[in-house]
Amino acid sequence: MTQILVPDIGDFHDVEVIDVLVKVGDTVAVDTPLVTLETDKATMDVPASGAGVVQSLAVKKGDRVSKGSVVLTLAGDQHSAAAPAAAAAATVVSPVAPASPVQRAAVTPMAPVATDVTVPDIGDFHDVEVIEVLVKAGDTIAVDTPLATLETEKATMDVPSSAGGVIKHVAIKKGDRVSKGSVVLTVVTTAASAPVASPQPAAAPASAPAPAPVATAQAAPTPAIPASIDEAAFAKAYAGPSVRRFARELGVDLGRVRGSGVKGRISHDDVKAWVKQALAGGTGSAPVGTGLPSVPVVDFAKFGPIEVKPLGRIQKISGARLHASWVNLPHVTQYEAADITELEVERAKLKDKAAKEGVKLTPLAFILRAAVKALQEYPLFNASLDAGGQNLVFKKYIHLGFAADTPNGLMVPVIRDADRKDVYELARELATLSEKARAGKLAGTEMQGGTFTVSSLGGIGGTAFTPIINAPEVAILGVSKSSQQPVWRDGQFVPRLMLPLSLSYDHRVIDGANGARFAAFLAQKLADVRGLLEAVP
Ligand code: CAO
Repeated sequence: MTQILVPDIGDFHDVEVIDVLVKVGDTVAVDTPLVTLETDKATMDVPASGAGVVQSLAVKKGDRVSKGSVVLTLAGDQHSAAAPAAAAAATVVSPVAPASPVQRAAVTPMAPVATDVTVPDIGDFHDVEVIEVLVKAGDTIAVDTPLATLETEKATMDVPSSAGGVIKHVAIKKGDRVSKGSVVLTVVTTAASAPVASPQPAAAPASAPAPAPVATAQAAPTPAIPASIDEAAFAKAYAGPSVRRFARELGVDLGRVRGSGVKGRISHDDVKAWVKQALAGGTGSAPVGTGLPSVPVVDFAKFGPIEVKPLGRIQKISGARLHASWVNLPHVTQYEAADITELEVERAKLKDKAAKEGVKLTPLAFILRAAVKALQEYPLFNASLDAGGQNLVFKKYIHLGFAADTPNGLMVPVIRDADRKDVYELARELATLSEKARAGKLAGTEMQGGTFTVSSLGGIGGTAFTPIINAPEVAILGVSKSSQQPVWRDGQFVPRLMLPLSLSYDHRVIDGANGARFAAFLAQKLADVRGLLEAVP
């Protein structure tokens, strides 16, 4: 009969048991997690250092334990070859010890023993291909170190070591086929000869995963930790020591991985799935090591019938550009309302005459003309940052892009030299280019060189929105639907036709005061229809 005690857990006392992972009667193997403890800094599993049947539990969820508290009693001790030392001593398990600079294995000196590590029960699979051998003769391994990767048609799986020590001989190679019981390698356990203390590498944080407690030799060194790992989140992640070690090896920040196990416990497979998803970049998640959090992956079919349709080519292109702009440019949106009462009166007078000449005179042509005037007054809004982000490039031309809604998705045709065109010419080009866009006949050059973009949803509706800047431009004007509003004027409310404007700008280039000035100037120009109709100099 063996009592399992809480080992040295650093400076922590009265640590809460947040989960009891086994029950009386369970057969546990070496390294089976028994209970999970939670401090304010980390969760840690207490794994079994011996094998046997749980005879009694000394703790329950919610209890508080410290070093030396009894966790449970194992009966019929069936110590595996992986834990020969544990049989000789009162078994002390050693979970992650956050404050301890060294990892102590409670082992009794003994003579080296050669042990064969075999393929464990892998379900119904036989003759499974070895796709990678992860260790070589001479390597020092700990219990649970991944030794080889096997691949069936359905999954890949790692074979973890059931013993710690120095590898004497590796019995398999890439391409071999193995089944349950096939010998993977022979390890020499060297509890007596190897130092029992395994210093943590300097880079490892206090909560770095420790080698398995039954390891009878020096633990494999903890891999270098990528700087982008959020250590606090990593420490808090609900995962066992081997999963933590696996995540460290891959540079995965466990804090970003969603666990699929009970209560969100993270498994090896969850880590693998996260890496695959990050490498594929398919869900907009970032590759390993970048600072972007990933979006949860949901199996929608679990909740009802679904149909999958691929994104169109234009959607893929514009989607990537919008995403790049959204994550790279600090957007601020300034809202404004322009009084276009006179503009609309005037436009109504001119509309029919223009139509006879084949021009559809919509509000957008006037808005473009007003935008030109504002860009001439505030050239910063027509500028771009250079590639290094250290210089501003002021363009001496004004090419206006406008968002066009087409059956294939969003397109942005560009009206060249908009500053040399009057309202009628702008209206004519708007019509020609949007028709071409809808017919999918725009040439590549007709979508290039824009210096500022206008996105009008006024023909559809809405009161305001946040347009995404068409980078490397530094600003974009969103236009919503005009409506009659009561405006306080000369001591009374008067009905005025107000046009909502939403100006997004790159805050690295444009500050808030300039954003507000530009928007106010634009509104002022829209209120002056005569000025907009003047011939272009
Ligand atoms: N307020 C009220 N009415 C407006 C308006 C506004 N701000 N802007 C346009 N309208 C009216 C027009 O006067 C027109 O009415 P009439 O036919 O009675 O004259 C009607 O709405 C439709 O206008 P339009 O859409 O044909 O013409 P437009 O010049 O305003 O816009 C274009 C052209 C290509 C910009 C537009 O068709 C379009 O595709 N808009 C969508 C842009 C878009 O998707 N932006 C979002 C990008 S981010 O996803």
